[in-house]
Amino acid sequence: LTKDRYPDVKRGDYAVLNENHLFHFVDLLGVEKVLNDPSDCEKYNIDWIKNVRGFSQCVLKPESTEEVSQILAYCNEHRIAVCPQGGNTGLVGGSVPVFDEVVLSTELMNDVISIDDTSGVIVCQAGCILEALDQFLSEKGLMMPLDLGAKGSCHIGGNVATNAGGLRLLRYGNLHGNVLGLEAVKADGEIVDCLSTLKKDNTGYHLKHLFIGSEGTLGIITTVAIQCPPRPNAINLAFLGLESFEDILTTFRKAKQELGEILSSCEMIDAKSLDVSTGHCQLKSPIKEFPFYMLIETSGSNNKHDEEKLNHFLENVMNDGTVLDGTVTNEPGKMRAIWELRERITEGLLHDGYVFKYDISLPIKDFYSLVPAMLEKVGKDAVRVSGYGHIGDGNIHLNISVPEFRPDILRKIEPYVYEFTSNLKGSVSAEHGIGFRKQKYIHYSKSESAIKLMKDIKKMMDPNGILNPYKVLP
Ligand code: FAD
Ligand code: 2HG
Ligand code: ZN
Repeated sequence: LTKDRYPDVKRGDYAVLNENHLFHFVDLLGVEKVLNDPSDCEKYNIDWIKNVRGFSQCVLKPESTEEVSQILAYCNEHRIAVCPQGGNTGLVGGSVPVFDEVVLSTELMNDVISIDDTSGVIVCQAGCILEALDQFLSEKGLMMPLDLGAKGSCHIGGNVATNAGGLRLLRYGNLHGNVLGLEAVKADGEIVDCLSTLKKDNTGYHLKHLFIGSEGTLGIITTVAIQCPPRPNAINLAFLGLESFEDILTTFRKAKQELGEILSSCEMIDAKSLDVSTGHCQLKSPIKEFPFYMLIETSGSNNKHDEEKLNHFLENVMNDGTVLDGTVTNEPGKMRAIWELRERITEGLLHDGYVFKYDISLPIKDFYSLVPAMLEKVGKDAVRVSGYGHIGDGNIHLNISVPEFRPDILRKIEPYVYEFTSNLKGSVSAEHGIGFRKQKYIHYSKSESAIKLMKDIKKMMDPNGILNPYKVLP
């Protein structure tokens, strides 16, 4: 797959793994933490959307920071390329090897080290699964500050490495704010301790930010300290049907004004995207069909107060015709069913065939403009051109599905989609990262001077380029 689709990528000058290397890894970790049977390695070589495939013959599963450090020190000395991997749910091909890089999986690094239920700070290893952490925190009246469709598989280390956004970023902010500290291992094996648990700590450069969103290219994140908000007593969720994108903008504006501090999520879905959930995933929509839909969630401490506000807001937007129909609930089962309509679109889209995925930030008034533009370009070739996503954060997910991959369709889409975004001063990667799929296009959203500084930092922190080669940097 990689060879056909990416003929311009050449293997770097790295060592080819031999028996001595494998013996060393087994000596270091024990035989059960070193996989080298091709069938055992298979799932670590293929990404979640099955777009990128590597040919690694070795997966290492360290349990501790010290083991990660020893692996990297050895790989650096022997010029062995390494691909860090968490839950392997990344959508830009960053989490799987391109050639034969050794996979370093954080699967076994899943200990919670501490929770302080007064400050709300959790300290845990990078391989903890997001949903497991959230469940654990619920016993203490706390929650994780991020939530995404991949929560059942993604690791917190992978979330931090990609600076994952998700469904409630509008309320709780991104991981640059919520990660108070972290520990990471540099390419040469040195352990960098930035594991502060303090909210305020201006002692020099904030080095943790170098690792947040660096997609495994600057170091391997081993431990994180995260600020967690209290779990809300009252949650309400509305699912709305609307006629036009203009109405979505009006509803979003009014939701911010009228719901204020209790607004915790504001998402949009177009008709073609909802069809994926109701069709391929066989989920039931609680309202009839409309061109657009919105999910509006409130989270607060007093249900009576929240319900009053939400009902007042809904009355307003329905009376003036901005919203045509809607349902609102605070029953956990019904809320779950509504969230599934939104969260399972990514999975359902794969049933269409091959999916060209774009994760774009645009100025809010232009948020949906990409969808009709792409429909005009490739509508005839596509099974579906659909847009959905985080309207509250100005981040749309444009998905173009086709029966199977065709290079001529790709040429119609790219670089047009990136030029379109750049002309509107948007971002070609709002939350998923650059990974292996987007590094050629980073310049559409980053200046030459910024890219040069990124390269200088990479050279300083990983002079032999062993960490996640072929990714992020052009
Ligand atoms: P992986 O996929 O394993 O890795 C991702 C990248 O991080 C790779 O470059 C990898 O090398 C690097 N990496 C992983 N662990 C470490 C580590 N410990 N140290 C250094 N580098 C590391 N993303 C969003 O932002 N918002 C969403 O709403 C969202 N929804 C999703 C829904 C679905 C159904 C799916 C499949 C994906 C979704 N994603 C979303 C994308 C993805 O889940 C996130 O990027 C997630 O944060 C990746 O975590 P992971 O553990 O699976 O990392
Ligand atoms: C989401 O918000 C994810 O559901 C995935 O970021 C988006 O599949 C996509 O394009
Ligand atoms: Zn998203």
